Amino acid sequence: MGIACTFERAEDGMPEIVVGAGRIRLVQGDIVQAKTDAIVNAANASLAGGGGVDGAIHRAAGPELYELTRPFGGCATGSAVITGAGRIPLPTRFIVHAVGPRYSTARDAECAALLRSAHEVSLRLCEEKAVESVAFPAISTGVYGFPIARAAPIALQAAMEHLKAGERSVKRVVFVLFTPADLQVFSEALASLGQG
Ligand code: AR6
Repeated sequence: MGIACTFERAEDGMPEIVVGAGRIRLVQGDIVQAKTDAIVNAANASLAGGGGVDGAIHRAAGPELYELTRPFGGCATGSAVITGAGRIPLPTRFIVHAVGPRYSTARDAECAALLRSAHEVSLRLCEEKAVESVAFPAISTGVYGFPIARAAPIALQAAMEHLKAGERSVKRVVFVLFTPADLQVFSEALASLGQG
């Protein structure tokens, strides 16, 4: 796939990839606890909140998060908007509300492109705010039904492409996977991209 990178293991044994001046790492847990400058939410096009990651982030950030998203009036699928983090404690200062596609096998290629662009726009918004570390959940792989083994390399590759360009404020991209099984899928995808 042609992106120069080194596969390593972090001190905690978790797989990590070094791309340019940046790192991509994987952890299992609740994204609200990520302690990164920015946290990405798997939102919907109305930005009106919901279940899954969206519910967890809104609960932690408090009702002011709705006030912060309301002026946008929604967000297109495959895109994202960035707001403050409400009551989520520092160092988290921003929430990126990314809208992934609802998966359908019949529209696989289109869904893949939309998932990729949701990640790309999220990372660009982080650059605009001089964010150094950002945490992503596995966007679209819950309620929206994107098969995680298909989504993982798309998400990881978007992050790798972003970091390899250099001169980036983003230096650390963390994928926070909710279950051990999801972490395993992302670990395998990262390992195979690292060999590419
Ligand atoms: N931290 C990290 N990952 C989580 C957490 C958490 N606290 N909670 C769930 N996940 P989903 P989608 C994982 O459904 O598929 C919402 O209602 C989960 O296991 O949250 O993009 C929105 O409002 C899965 O792997 O997001 C939209 O309407 C991943 O996060 C819709 O769901 C994504 O699952 C978006 O669906």
